[in-house]
Amino acid sequence: MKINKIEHIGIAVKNLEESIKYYEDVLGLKCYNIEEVKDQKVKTAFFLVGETKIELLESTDPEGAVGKFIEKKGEGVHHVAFAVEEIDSALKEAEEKGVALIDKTPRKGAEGLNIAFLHPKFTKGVLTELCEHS
Ligand code: CMX
Repeated sequence: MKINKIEHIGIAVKNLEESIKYYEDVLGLKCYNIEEVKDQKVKTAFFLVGETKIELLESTDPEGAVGKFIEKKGEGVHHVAFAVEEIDSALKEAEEKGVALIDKTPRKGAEGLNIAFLHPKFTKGVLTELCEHS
């Protein structure tokens, strides 16, 4: 597959508002978008750092992926998202090479991207997202 850059780093937080304050007041970044992704049971906040984004993720449901993650591991880095040129062929390649796909076909994520996750048990412990600009 052809990865162009790290599109974003997803960070699980307990409280979006408090966390935004840290990124803005201490790190001097500016939150440029807040968006709820209902099917993922999260509210997200975005910051741009060079070409890469930081995506803060607050759970809206304890049974969602981020809710369960925070319950087990607490706040912290939740996933790394890579921008790929052709997401369908990237997924096919990953599967052929033995990686379990969470999403067999891409779906719409925050900011209108086509996204798909690879299972962390097959990616050396890091939940990995592939994304493609539509
Ligand atoms: N990074 C690394 N490992 C993770 C993980 C993460 N983010 N989330 C879960 N795991 C591990 C758990 O620690 C657990 O490991 P052990 O079996 O060793 O304890 C294992 O995966 C299973 O975890 P679980 O708590 O039982 O949860 P599920 O199996 O129900 O779900 C996963 C795990 C990865 C399949 C699920 O979180 C998922 O589908 N994630 C993709 C979607 C997502 O994360 N959406 C939120 C962000 C959306 C967005 O950015 O818009």
